Amino acid sequence: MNYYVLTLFPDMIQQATGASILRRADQNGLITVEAVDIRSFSANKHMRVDDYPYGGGAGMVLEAESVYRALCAVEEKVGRTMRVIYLTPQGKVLNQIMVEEFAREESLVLLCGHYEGIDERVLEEVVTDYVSIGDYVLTGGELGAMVMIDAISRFSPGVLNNEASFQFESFQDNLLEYPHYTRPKIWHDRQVPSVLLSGNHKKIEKWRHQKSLERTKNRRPDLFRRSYQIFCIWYGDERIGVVAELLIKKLSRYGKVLNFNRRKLRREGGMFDQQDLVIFVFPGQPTEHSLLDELPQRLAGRNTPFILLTVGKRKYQKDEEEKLKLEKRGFSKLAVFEILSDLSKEKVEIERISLEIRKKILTIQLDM
Ligand code: 6GU
Repeated sequence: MNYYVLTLFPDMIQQATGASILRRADQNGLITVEAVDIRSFSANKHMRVDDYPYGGGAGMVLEAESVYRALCAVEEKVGRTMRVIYLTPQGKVLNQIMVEEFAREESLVLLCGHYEGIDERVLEEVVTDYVSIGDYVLTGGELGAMVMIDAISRFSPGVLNNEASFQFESFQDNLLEYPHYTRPKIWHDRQVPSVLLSGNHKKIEKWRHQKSLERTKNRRPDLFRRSYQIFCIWYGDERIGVVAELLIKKLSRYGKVLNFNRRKLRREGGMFDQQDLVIFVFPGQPTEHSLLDELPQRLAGRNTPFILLTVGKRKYQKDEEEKLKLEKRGFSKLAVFEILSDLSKEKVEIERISLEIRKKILTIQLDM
């Protein structure tokens, strides 16, 4: 990712890549951060960039032309237009979904305001996104830009040395992280929970999930109410199973994959509730035993949201029929997606679909 930060305080931005992970990412050329000094684009011989507000009032306003020239210089250099993000307390409060969406861009312009603000006209002309980093007021947008650079860069390939680590963190399931421990085994009379010393990975994973749930319930009840247990139910050939496995990994650390080719699972079915989310992964082309033609007896939801994902182009558009069948069983439709079966692109497709699914989940969470 290449960041271009338009600012009156370029020194502040240099600090973003001054230490730790982002310094290494910068040195390895995985990200670039360029601070563009708005002042050097002043149209004024004294290098002034601010002026008094029309209509009176306290403070100064950053004039339109300097900001505009600074942006034009960047776009000319990069050779194309980019998203221009204005950091302001009036923006949409940054969340992980937005972070991941910005991370899909090749380069970004981050515009930092100061004084009382920037002349509205240049904002109207160039800004594509208004972003705030929380409901409090800062002296300028630089810290917001640095927060964005930090959060977005975690998604640039190679920035985190542990490839698996980023997809398993706090917000993936709307759950907070479980507690961590390292040596010694006893510190100030406090023991490390014995399950962690047991070597039983299944038990450990279960304990961590439990702790995450408890912790979220206690510390962030607002998040807890919006958390989902995700299930992927698939049937069809092995490739569909691969899609289901890859997808659940993207969506949830604690998600479960149910293979409905297995008669035993089909017979057992499953009862789901409102805090569950079920993703049905089906072949686009009907196979001999279509799950939808014969839904297992004991498969039911209680107002459970579901997503239908087909692998391969859908031969027949049976959306309505499928929806009705599932609704009769207590599932309520959230979305339908299609993965085209070009194997080489499967990973990219899953990346895209998982983000789409999370956006969909967010829409029901915001309704709660
Ligand atoms: Cl991004 N900028 C400023 N100036 N204040 C803020 C902010 C950003 N986010 C919260 N407060």
